[in-house]
Amino acid sequence: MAFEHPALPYAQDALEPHISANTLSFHHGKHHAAYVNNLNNAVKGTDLENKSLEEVIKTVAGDPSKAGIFNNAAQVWNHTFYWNCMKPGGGGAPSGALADKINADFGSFDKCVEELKSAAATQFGSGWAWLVLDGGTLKVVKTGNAENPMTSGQTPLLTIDVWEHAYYLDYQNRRPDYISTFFSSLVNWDFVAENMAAA
Ligand code: MN3
Repeated sequence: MAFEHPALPYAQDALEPHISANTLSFHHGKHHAAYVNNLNNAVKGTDLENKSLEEVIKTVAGDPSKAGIFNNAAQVWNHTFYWNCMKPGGGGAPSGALADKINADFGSFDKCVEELKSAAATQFGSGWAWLVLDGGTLKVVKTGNAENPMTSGQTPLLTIDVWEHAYYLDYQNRRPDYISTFFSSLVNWDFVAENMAAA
């Protein structure tokens, strides 16, 4: 069964003016779609074809001969996760168990966001910044290119895509403005809380 390209969880123009329909038409409609297409072509007729996306990622991680499969599989997963990390009218602060856990592990919500912003801003070149659960503790990590913290045994709770294609049409070289807007107006803390509850 082929891997699918999931629809966006909101309309293509729903994140405007922060992320334009134009950006999402390329980012979701072209980039994400291409990763799905490339993955399906790469696993066709192999024993990876019937595994889950997570199983494919964990199976081929670290195998240089399967780097193409890893990169496309992880980018499919990372993007589907990223779309859900945003919502129209997002931003603000979490509440409940997630807020308590952030306060316990970072000292404050502001400190947590500060670490996330710093990781996203300082990832050199293409990659991702993440909030993860690592052995029961919340941590901020960053990864290059398609890398995903799940291959290090960490559970992703939140991500922000800092590949230039995520922001260049709307923010050009101003990655910090995109990151700042992500946290002020887009981030979906309910999704993060669900991921923590399911971990
Ligand atoms: Mn991307």
